[in-house]
Amino acid sequence: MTNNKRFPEGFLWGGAIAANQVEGAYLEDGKGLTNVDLLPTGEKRRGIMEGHITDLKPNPEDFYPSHEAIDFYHNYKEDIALFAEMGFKSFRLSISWARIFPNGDDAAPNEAGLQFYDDLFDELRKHNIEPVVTIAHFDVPVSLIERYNSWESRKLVDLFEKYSITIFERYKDKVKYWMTFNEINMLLHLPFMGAGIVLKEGANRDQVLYQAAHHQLVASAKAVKACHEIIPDAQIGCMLAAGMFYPYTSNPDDVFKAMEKDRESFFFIDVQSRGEYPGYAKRFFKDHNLNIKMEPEDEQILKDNTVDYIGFSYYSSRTTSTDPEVLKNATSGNVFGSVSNPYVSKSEWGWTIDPKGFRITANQLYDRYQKPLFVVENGLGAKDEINADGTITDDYRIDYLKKHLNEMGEAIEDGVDIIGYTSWGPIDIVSASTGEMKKRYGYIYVDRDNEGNGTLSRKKKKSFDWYKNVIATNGEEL
Ligand code: BGP
Repeated sequence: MTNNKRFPEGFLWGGAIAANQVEGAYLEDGKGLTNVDLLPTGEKRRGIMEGHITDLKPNPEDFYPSHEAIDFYHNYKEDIALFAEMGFKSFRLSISWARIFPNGDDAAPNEAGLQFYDDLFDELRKHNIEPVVTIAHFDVPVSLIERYNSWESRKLVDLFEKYSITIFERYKDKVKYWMTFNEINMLLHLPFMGAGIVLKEGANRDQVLYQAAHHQLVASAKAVKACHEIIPDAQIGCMLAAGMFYPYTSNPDDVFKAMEKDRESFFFIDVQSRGEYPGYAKRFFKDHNLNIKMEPEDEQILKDNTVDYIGFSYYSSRTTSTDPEVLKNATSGNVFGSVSNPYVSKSEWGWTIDPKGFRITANQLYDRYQKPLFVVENGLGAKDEINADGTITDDYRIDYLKKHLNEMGEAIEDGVDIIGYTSWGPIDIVSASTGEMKKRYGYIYVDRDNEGNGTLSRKKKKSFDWYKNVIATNGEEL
């Protein structure tokens, strides 16, 4: 499929990873244990991600995929060379808080952790690849969970500010694109994975989670303030798991519910981008008798420190209904409570595949925020098979990406200002929702299975050269 020139010169084509899903070396060189290091594979994982955990240390009988992941910690130079071969202009990665402050509030940062990311950024710059850094991609030092229940406590705001200032100061000459919390809206759905929050017996879930959300929103604004002061030429954004909610029918009740479900996620971005709590959130707090404790200075901090761009992930659109029969029979099992949409297909993991929804979602976000957008996650998790001749013919991934990139190009022609696209998992990595390696996203195959067996060797898939050409033609050839 060829297209006329649609992507702007300097469009930041690349790929995205997260520390806990690639690095491994989970306790190496002084790193502290994190919440995501306590997520095993198997049926226990979902409950723990949702905050139902009592023992904050790994169980010797379980397998924890993040402990070794794909050993990016020791392989990053080889992997970055492959990304450079594809022509990456940018590379999104996250810094693990517990590599820098192993216990979250250590008097001094861990120099070995700081040095690792220094070396990583140098390697990217050697290949003229722009680092795009997520300050927190779900990781929280376990020590802060044990002492404060993580973001439920206001204490985390100051500790996160100290962590952010430390990395801004250290990397101010190497990193010009930052974002605060990965998929900040995940807090409401998977609180332990998303923000290290344990839901204790009898806790008022909404009170705990919206109080934690307020702490993260203030912390994000303080990080924006510090970033603008320390790195004046940097851009710092927020990041949400996006995907428009469609109403199942034209019944106004369905339409209203779809709007409410969208607002569940927009709430976070409204505050980070507009600088104040929206009226619908205040009504929600009132209707649910939530008493969100705010400090006197919070309102001004939020208003004065809004983000420069909106980062977002897009995998699927979502659908909702007010009809109990539909809700019961059509659930698609994703964390947002979406129901199946009969007009589109699904991945092997039941995720809706809706390329036009990508164009719709990008337009929806740009209409709402009128700020540059950065697509920092999109891709297809699939069970890649190795052919007898050793090749991997992932035409299904090329098809998914081709259609989504085409719709992203349509959105840009609609006038949506999109500054870059970092496809999720350019190299196979640990799946967040399932902890599996077999849910593969990469242009590069990694020899490792769900049980941690394999040589960790890397191998190009068919999509490697396809994406290399997309970048070389700046999206003209998809
Ligand atoms: C998002 C996360 C990523 C990534 C992605 C794909 O929620 O930001 O960390 O994992 O989902 O999901 P999964 O890995 O479950 O297929």
